Amino acid sequence: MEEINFAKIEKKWQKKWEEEKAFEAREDSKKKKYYVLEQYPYPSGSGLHMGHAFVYTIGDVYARFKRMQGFNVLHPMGFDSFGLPAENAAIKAKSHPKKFTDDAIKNFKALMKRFGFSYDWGREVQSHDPGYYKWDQWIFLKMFEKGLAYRKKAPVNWCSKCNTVLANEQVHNGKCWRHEDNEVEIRHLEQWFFGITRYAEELNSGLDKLNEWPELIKRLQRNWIGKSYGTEIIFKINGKSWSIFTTRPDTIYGVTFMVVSAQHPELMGLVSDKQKKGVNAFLKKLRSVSEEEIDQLEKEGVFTGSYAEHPMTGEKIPIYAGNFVLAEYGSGMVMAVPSHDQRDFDFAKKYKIPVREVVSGGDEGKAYAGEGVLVNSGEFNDLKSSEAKERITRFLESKGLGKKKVNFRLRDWLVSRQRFWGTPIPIIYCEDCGIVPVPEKDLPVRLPDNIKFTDVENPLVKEDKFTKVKCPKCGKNGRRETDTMDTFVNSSWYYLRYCDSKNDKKIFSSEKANYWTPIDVYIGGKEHATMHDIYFRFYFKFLRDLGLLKHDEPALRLFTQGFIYGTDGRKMSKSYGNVVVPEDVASKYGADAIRFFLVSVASSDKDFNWSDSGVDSSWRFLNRVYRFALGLKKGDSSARLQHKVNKAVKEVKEDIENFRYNYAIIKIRGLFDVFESENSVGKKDFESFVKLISAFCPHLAEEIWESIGGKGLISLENWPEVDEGKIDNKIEEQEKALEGAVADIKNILGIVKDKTGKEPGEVYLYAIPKELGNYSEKEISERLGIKVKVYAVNDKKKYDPEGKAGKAKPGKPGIYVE
Ligand code: ANZ
Ligand code: ZN
Ligand code: ZN
Repeated sequence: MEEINFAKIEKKWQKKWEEEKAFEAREDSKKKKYYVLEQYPYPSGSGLHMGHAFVYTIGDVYARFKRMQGFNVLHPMGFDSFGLPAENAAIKAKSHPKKFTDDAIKNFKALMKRFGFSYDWGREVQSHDPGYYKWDQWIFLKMFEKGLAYRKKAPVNWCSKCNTVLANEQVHNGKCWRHEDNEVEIRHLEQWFFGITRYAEELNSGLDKLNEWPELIKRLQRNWIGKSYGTEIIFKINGKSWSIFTTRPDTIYGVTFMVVSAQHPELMGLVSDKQKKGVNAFLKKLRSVSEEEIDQLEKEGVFTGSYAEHPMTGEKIPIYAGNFVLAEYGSGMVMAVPSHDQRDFDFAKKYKIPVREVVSGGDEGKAYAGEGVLVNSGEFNDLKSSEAKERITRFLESKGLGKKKVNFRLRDWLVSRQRFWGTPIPIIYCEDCGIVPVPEKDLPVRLPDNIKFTDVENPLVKEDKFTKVKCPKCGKNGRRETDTMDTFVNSSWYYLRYCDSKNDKKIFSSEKANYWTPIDVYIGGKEHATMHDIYFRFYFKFLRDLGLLKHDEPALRLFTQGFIYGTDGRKMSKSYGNVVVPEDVASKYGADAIRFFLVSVASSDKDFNWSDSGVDSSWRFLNRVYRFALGLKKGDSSARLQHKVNKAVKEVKEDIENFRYNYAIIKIRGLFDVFESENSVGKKDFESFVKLISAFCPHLAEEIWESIGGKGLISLENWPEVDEGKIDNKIEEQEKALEGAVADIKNILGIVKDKTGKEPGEVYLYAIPKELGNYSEKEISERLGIKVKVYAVNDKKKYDPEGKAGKAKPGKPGIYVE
């Protein structure tokens, strides 16, 4: 038989879709909208990988499904095209990152088109396009105006391989998110921050309403935001007030020392002359550590020479500088209670500081962190912890020494980067005026095209044409900011620009954005839980507060896809030689077979291994379908076929709706087996089948649609309706009964053969009368390859030498073998 030329078919339909602008989305207030979005990719030089193909297939199946259901679907795509890899490639080649980026995008786009993803390319967004990043800068200015973009000196994370600072979110277990082998150092630098913490409360409480987000992602965000309820207590130190944050005010009588963070900017103010040498020596050998590492760390510190006054007892409490207190949490100082906090306990043992139990319930030799009844706590003795927390806080409040306090672990977002290939920060420094924002009319601040990349340092720093500007306020010589923004800034609002991507007057029209948002289903990776998935919520809320948006959350539903491993179960990687390149597979099997395979192996939120034989099997199935369609035996559908079609239509709809694509595929394959076993097929039933497969293998579906005389594009057809009247569950029961009987007989035949050593000659089956119709003599005989005779149990003329008919029960016929 002639090979089916999938490549030709696919090209043909891609061209048609493009010509007919089949997937162009238009605002239409009369139609119900549906916004399907996959995270836009970083166009890396190594091209589109299988993971990309997988995510886009998941999204595309959904978009096609919703479109056929009659929704006004927005399904856009673009490129998150700023970032380090292109810059590093440019440095190596002494070229410009724009060149690498544009080439990579071309490459990506060609492959995306080859997969037949139904994007509205007219709305494409590229982060490195000045027409896009202009609005990144505009948002920056708005944040600046509201005090949400600000500069401060802080201990910040520095990756020596990225040669730039990083946001907290980009440090994973003390390592750079891009360089898993590189420890992040802490440096004290002045940097730009976005005040995301101002939204901490809403980012946290908003999670409760995101019913269609994975629990895992919500849990990770909750932990990252880290809301905790406690008390702020003021300790007097050298005549000044220092507040500390504690979740355990009930343990206040157990405070035997204080610890200030070794990174605290005001640490030196606490150090007495006598202790200076010791403290400096301690600071010198101090290695910077990440928050995650603190628990495992050996707790160390040094006495500062200062004392705090205990707010209840007036005692003198020694203050230490320590390595386990975070400068950036609470106030950067803690009241240490060694009897009830293990870190404090370890520290106290090491430095021989007294330990005083104040909550009963613990054992000797370690801290008791639980709650209990207060002891050694003056007038608060005998109270339960919960009660004592309230009473002690109220008491402190009455003395002006404390109050209830909610704290968040979330830190402000460090957005400046000492790199070239990102959005320039629209700020000018003037000796007289200080920090001056670039006026809106001067946006965008463009990255220069003609620039030499010679070494790792950001070339903007030495580019006078870029840095030398007049101060917009006073006209004197100023200097332009040379840091650029974290690329996560670009991805925080691209989904809004899609709503109105060509607008050059405004960031977007609110009317359009309010029509399309929130995103109905957003598909992306789990790794973004505490990065992009928080940032884009923050941006959405900020833009809402500017009056541009009316909803509160950017995405109603989040779907996180699984990870594809190599055939050997390892991560796909050049070093393992197990990388599967989508382009190669597409050349061999065509795109439809890959799409079909990718969603048929497992539930799309689960990890799975690539399998060559799996794609091959998908490809063979599509071949079968196509040949079947070409030789379609038109006629009437049997009741059984009608039942099967309608049942599948109903179930596949639910499966797709709930992202159980793998189940949908099983049902589609099962239905096709039925088609093949029938003598003739009704037109409408086969059309329904082609529609079912069209979301998964759209090119083949279009081709078949055309060959069976379908009008227009199947991609724009209506999803098939279920005719409930055709669903006849008796047919299903019959099939189950027959399956059961075949299995039982097989079993018995095996036993008889073993016992007698002879091939049995004939089988007799006795069914209760109303089930007689379930057991077709012909079918059972054919399936087993042996003559089977079927009787009703009450048949007077039956052959039943051993009285097996009397053993028959509903659903369990009697069986006799001779
Ligand atoms: C006294 C105390 C006694 C504490 C006790 C705990 C147990 P979360 O839940 O994370 O908010 N803490 C406060 N600021 C800190 C900082 N900058 N670096 C490290 N630790 C800090 O935890 C709050 C608790 O963490 C606070 O309550 C404080 O220790 C510590 F039996 O105060 B606690
Ligand atoms: Zn790095
Ligand atoms: Zn000025």
